Amino acid sequence: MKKIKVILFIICFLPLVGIAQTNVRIDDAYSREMPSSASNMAVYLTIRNVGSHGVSLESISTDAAESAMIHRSTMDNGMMVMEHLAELYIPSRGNVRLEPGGLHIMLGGLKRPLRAGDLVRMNLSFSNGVVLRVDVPILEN
Ligand SMILES: [Cu+2]
Repeated sequence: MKKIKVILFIICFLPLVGIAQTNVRIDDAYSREMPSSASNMAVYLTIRNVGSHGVSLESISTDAAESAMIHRSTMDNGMMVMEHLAELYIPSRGNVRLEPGGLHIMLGGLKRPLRAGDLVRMNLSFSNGVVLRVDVPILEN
């Protein structure tokens, strides 16, 4: 029985880990503590594509919020507006930074207050089938 479990583990996880480590990496993930009345929260990180093909971030899931979407902040007539992107392309051997005032992952409908020191676990799904798990630290505001 134990042997079967070990084999299943290898079958399920090795391909994922192998591809993930060679193609796409996440660096510098963080978010900032918000007032407890806030229901939304922005997450910032850098996605590096070290592979030889372009790849797109297609979806994000987390159990900390009702939704997790890719947003881009832009200035429109002096007003900061946010646009929802269906996906985010990362060129081969390129990287995309999500940072304040620009791209971010928007967590909507937080299920619990997130405090400095907490970690928010997210799964990022890419067009090449890779799913990366990221533990995002919440920093003091
Ligand atoms: Cu947003």
